[in-house]
Amino acid sequence: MSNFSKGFLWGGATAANQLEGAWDADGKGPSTADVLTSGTKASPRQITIDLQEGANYPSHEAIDFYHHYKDDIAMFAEMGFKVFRLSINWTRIYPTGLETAPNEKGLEFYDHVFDELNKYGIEPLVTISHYECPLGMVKEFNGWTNRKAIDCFLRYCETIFKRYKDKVTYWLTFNEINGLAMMPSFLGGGFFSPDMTMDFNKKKTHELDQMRYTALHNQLVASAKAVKLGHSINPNLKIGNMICHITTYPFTCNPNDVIKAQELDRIVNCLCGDVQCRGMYPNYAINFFEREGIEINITEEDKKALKEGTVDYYTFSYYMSGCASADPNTVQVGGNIMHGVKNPYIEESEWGWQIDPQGLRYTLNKIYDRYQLPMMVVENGLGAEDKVEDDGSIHDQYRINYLKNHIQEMKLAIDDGCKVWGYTPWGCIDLVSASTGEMKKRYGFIYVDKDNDGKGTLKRLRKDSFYWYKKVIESNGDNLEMV
Ligand code: BGP
Repeated sequence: MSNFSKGFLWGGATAANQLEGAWDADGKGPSTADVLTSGTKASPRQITIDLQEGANYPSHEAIDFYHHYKDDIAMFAEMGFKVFRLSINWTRIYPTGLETAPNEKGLEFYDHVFDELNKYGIEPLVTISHYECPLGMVKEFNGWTNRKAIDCFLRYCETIFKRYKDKVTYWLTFNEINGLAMMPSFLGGGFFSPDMTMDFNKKKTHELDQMRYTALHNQLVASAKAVKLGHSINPNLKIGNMICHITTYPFTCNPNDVIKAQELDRIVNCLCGDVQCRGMYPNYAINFFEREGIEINITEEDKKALKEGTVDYYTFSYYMSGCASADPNTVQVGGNIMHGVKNPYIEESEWGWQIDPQGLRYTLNKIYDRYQLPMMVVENGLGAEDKVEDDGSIHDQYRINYLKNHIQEMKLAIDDGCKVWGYTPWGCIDLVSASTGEMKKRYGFIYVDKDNDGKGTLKRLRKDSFYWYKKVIESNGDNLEMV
């Protein structure tokens, strides 16, 4: 007997700039993602506002979904996908973000994609902004640090809501909006930081903190206004938020560690969800801003907008958990955005992310207790290197194990009483890594022949996990074994 509801949305997740390529085709303008070079775990990606001869910009071709979408969607359908999470590339629609009229060619591309999905009965789940910002807005007014970004965003939202209101029901405003609560971001926040790298270890300064929380506030207001706008265009639209949930345990039961974990959890994981689900800043956030000397101009109009634009459902990415300790001498580990203290009870991936399936059950319960909103896990997965055998097969049992263990825990969370209505593991087809820009950090059920230097035929191959996931979907989550 399955714990997953009838109609549970099984699928996969992607983002335009990591997938589409065709970065300057058919009138598309450059975004922050298009000026980021590739990097590795050891050497961070570089921001080069003017493109450099000979440098590798992975978003420019990515896996060329722009020209392969029909075949790729056919493979998703073969696995039995009920939902496909993708993002719209803002600069296909508004090339600099500043225009007053949209680019028709860009709009047409997504018409084709949505029609193709519809052909197979796959629901699109659209992220409006996934880790990119039009470069035009960065150059003109330093991106999201300026309130002008809100109007640009709403113009873009109005265009896509009106155009796709009958093709797309499920929307998400900003991918991992709380990324800005963890660190400055050129990619999603669209503003310059002095060292122009994506090095997540860089020192924090008060000036940068001021910038990122200002940008975050502007995005929270923009998100709320977008929710209201979407509902006014079509009341049937379901619009959610998207949080990068870095579940944080106290390193020990020492009350100092417990307090430390609570403080971190509030700012990193809860602040944005609280604003987006409850419609106002929580007291701890206001006090935190005051204590840190961060001035956020929360106008009466902003307060009204936040109240009126609460989300219909809550979604999040879950890859790993971390620990918090009051002791500065504890051993640190890596992660997608945040670094934390190493947990001795769990394993790490090759890229140093701590693998914790039970943490997913804990997290679903924590979120549901807090908001009582329907939830969807819109990213989860293992970034790993794959080996292609001579016969073209790829035996990625490690990926199957990771996903299986997480699905099992999601089942238990549903047993606990959580309302979960969908699951879209990250990078269902191999794509460019957001943090390192690599291709060899693969998440997909579908292998794409391309290496870190951008070379390869782009040929698609089915991994063992492809056949496994097909069985999972067929059995609505009952059969998690490889048969
Ligand atoms: C999330 C992002 C995605 C994605 C994923 C995996 O934080 O929303 O865009 O890339 O992490 O991270 P990475 O690609 O760095 O392995």
